Amino acid sequence: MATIIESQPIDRELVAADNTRRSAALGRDYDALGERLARGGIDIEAVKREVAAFTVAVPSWGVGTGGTRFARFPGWGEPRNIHDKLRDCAVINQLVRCTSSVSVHFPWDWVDNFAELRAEAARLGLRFDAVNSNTFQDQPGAALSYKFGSLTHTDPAVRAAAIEHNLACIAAGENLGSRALTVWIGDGSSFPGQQHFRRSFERYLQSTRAIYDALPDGWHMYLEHKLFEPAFYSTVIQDWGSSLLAAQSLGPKARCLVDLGHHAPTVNIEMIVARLIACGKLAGFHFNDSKYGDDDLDSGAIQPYRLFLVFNELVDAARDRVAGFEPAYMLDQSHNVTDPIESLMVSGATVQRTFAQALLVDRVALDAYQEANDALMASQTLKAAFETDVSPIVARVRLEAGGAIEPLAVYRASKYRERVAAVRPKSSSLGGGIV
Ligand code: LRH
Ligand code: MN
Repeated sequence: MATIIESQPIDRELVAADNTRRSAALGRDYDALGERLARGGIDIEAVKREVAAFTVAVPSWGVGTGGTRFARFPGWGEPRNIHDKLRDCAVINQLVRCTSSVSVHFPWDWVDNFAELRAEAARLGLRFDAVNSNTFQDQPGAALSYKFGSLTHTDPAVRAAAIEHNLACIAAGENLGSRALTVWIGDGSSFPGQQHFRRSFERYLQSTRAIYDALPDGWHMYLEHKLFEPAFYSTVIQDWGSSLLAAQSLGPKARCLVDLGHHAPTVNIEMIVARLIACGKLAGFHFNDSKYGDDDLDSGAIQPYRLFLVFNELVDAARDRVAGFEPAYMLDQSHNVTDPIESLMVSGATVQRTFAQALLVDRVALDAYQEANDALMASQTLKAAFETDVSPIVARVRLEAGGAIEPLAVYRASKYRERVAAVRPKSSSLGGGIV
């Protein structure tokens, strides 16, 4: 029974009419897939139930048009503030039905009354996921600068300011019903010799300790590592190793968040995921895709098999009931040349779809091939799941949850972008930068 949501930006009749046109064909495709999976001993209804429970958070900063350091080419109907952003997030969730939570970023999404914002989101069928602090930009009129770092700055006053900001993010998050703080800092160096590696890491541990000790009950702190940028010689939390060392030294509430774009192109991310799972320190993900650097491209757009191999590790860990395994799933993308709503709908559905494919892996067979060192059959077992077209399952899940069988088609037919462009003045900020 679809949940009744007070205000849905897209006309429900339009969604229903388009679904009616497509549901017979979907029914045939679903039954054919069900028959095929049953031949392999898989119950499609059981898979559908797990897929229906899957959600991935949308980044509030992702519904605006992103840019690079060279330029940003604003699109039509750019969201002006968190209220517009929530409305756009509600469109995404109304049609794909697996993105019911929003991850906000402070101070970009700061408001005077967070309880009110929480109620506004609830009216749109949304809740808040992890909150993100920002000590990688200076705020207008700030007395101190993060130019040479924040939580690891050599100046204790700058570190104190950065800690203060994170504590304010936690307080705001509490009012939003969030239960996690994501800390990504760009601290590092761009010249050999510029920064002392051991002292800067020690300062990171001292500063994050102060934030950790302020975490409310039931909260977690997600440490996000990144290979480079904005620092181009060294980054204090440069890889999963530094992040894990810090999370282990801080305590059980600290875990390591994996942003897929924060690794060198050849790094085996799915193995990093397996390591973090094994030590109960996997916080979750910022899903996106990349070919070169932190490109923040749409999830699965460049390396869909890599995304599948990550989900293969996640489904395997869930099957083995690994202790402390409760990853948070979020998208973290920058949409420079597409309508952000379309990219986030497609990316949310792609991540959900990849989860569905990973559920189809014959793990009993895989275990046996691994034990028998039958490399080819082990690889084929994964490929068989990856090459299964599960779109009837994810479409059926959307339909049964009150969404659209074909979200993109309905969104374009709704003329939502044109409608908001009529009321939202054209954005004038052409400056560089991802948000
Ligand atoms: C850093 C990052 C981090 C966010 C920012 C918007 O590259 O991935 O997660 O704070 O993007
Ligand atoms: Mn990220």
